Amino acid sequence: MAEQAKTIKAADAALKVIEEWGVDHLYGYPGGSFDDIMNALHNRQNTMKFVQVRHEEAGALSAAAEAKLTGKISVAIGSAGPGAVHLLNGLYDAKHDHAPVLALVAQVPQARMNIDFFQAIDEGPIFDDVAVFNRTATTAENLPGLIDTAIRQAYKYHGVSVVIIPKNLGWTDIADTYQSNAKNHLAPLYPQPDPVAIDKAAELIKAAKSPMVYFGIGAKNASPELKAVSEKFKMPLVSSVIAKGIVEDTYPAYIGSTGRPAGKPGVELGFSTDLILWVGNDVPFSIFLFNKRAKVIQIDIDNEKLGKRHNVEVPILADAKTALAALAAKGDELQPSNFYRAAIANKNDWRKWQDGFATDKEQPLRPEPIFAALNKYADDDAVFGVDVGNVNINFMRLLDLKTTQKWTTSGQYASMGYGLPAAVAAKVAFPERQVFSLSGDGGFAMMSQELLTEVKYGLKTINVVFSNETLGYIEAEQADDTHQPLSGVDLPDTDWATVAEGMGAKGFTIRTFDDIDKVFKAAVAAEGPVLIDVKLTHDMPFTTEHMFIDKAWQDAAKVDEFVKKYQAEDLKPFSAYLKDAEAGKL
Ligand SMILES: Cc1ncc(C[n+]2csc(CCOP(=O)(O)OP(=O)(O)O)c2C)c(N)n1
Ligand SMILES: [Mg+2]
Repeated sequence: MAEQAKTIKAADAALKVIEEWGVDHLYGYPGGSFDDIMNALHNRQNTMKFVQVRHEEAGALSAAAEAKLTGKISVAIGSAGPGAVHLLNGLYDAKHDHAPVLALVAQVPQARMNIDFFQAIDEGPIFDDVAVFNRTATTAENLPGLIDTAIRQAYKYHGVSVVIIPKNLGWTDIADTYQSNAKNHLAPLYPQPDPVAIDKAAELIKAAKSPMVYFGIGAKNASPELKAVSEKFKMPLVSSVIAKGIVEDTYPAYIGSTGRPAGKPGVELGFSTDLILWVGNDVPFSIFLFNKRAKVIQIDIDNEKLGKRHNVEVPILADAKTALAALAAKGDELQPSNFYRAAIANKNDWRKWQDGFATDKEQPLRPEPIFAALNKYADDDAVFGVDVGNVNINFMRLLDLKTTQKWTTSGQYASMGYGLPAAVAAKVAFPERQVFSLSGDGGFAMMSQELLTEVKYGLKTINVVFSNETLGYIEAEQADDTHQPLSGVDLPDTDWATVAEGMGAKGFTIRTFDDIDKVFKAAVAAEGPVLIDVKLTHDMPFTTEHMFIDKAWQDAAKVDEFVKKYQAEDLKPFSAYLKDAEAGKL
């Protein structure tokens, strides 16, 4: 006698598919419209953890951060109407940084849709722009298949899939017969680089006077190959901001990143190079960062990216690792050029100059002594969730990242409030690793409620707030870009340590140089989540965008004024290093 098929509620079937993709937790917030999914979560509590965040935006940001840190699908849920709208900002972060995220969004029951019902909005259109896949379930039977398809699409298109679930569907019994093929999902294969293009690239590099590598996150698996190319052709390495960490900061020929958060040496190289080997990199600011006459060899796995941000001499459609390895195998090792030697000397002097402030006792404190403590107290496999603001500048320049550590920020979308949800995700995904969040006083306030999430789940994270009483990143723009009176940027002094204590975390305040070591020692040793409020100088970081450093072509009075303002007496322009190299002094 044929056995009768077992039945399952569609919401349970949906979670079963998600689980089959290796997901064992999701981030979100309940609502009446999501009772079906919350019920299914309760049913699966032994295998699927619900991380109750305190704002749906935080849940979506955590999912985005986790997907960026792990490369795997991560899931956020929000209830109908306001819950759905709150998700949106975090999903945009995932979209911009190409993170595979699945958002389950509740909808009122089908019978109440489209008749101006309580909390009912037309959810489809609001997710149209953010999602690579955005569908509303129409039958209970196809919900598991829809979830499966949504996850496949998120992986394939490196973005956000949204599945909107009218409440009545989740509660409906369906046959428990859906089979996901998640375990057989394969990573795509990429083409081998064209050998003719590799030969051409090698010739161009050899003929160049000042070639450099500019790599992005697409080179994340290619650290040894980047070094091999750099050593063979004596090309300094410069990265995009989010590609920091692919090559360790202490690697001699890694000069750092370029762009506003970068240090001076990387920025100067961009304007001095005549050939860029552009690897896995889609930085939108590229047009502002490089000598316009420089030739470009571009490596990317995505043909849409080839030539997107600049003109390309040699396009190479291949994975960074394979293409760089092919290039590194070409010809004999070159001798260090003047450009290469000057680049390294510039980096070393810049680091020496920065390090000079690490013991500075000025109050309120400069960032350098705090980052020196972070470098000292961070484990070799620590994870950093970095917010948006001056903390990006300080992190890029002052944190010596090891390839064994991880970090994430809101890269292309640059949403404030990212730091804390990213730290929550880091601790959930890597419970054994030490986790820091680093935020400004503006960014921290935006998602500060997530301290409650850390407390609720005992997520031991060290949350550092840099309190400079201003929206510093924007203050600097108003002062240096537009030369306008400061408008709307001032923030009140806030006792974040007391706020943290009120939320059940441990709170510390650092005011003086002598506080630093004591507080970090105690924070690292503490049991649960910790907040460190650093009372930071109001002075803005050294600007590389409006830099007056070279009297050879810049107004001498302006150079003097700039050097005095940033205590930059020990810094030399890149042209001086080039001259030293030409004179055989380097
Ligand atoms: C959600 C959001 N709103 C506004 C901005 C614009 N913005 C970028 S950085 C910044 C200031 C950040 O201030 P704070 O967190 O105090 O850091 P600081 O730069 O002072 O260190 C602002 C307002 C943004 N990026 N994201
Ligand atoms: Mg601030």
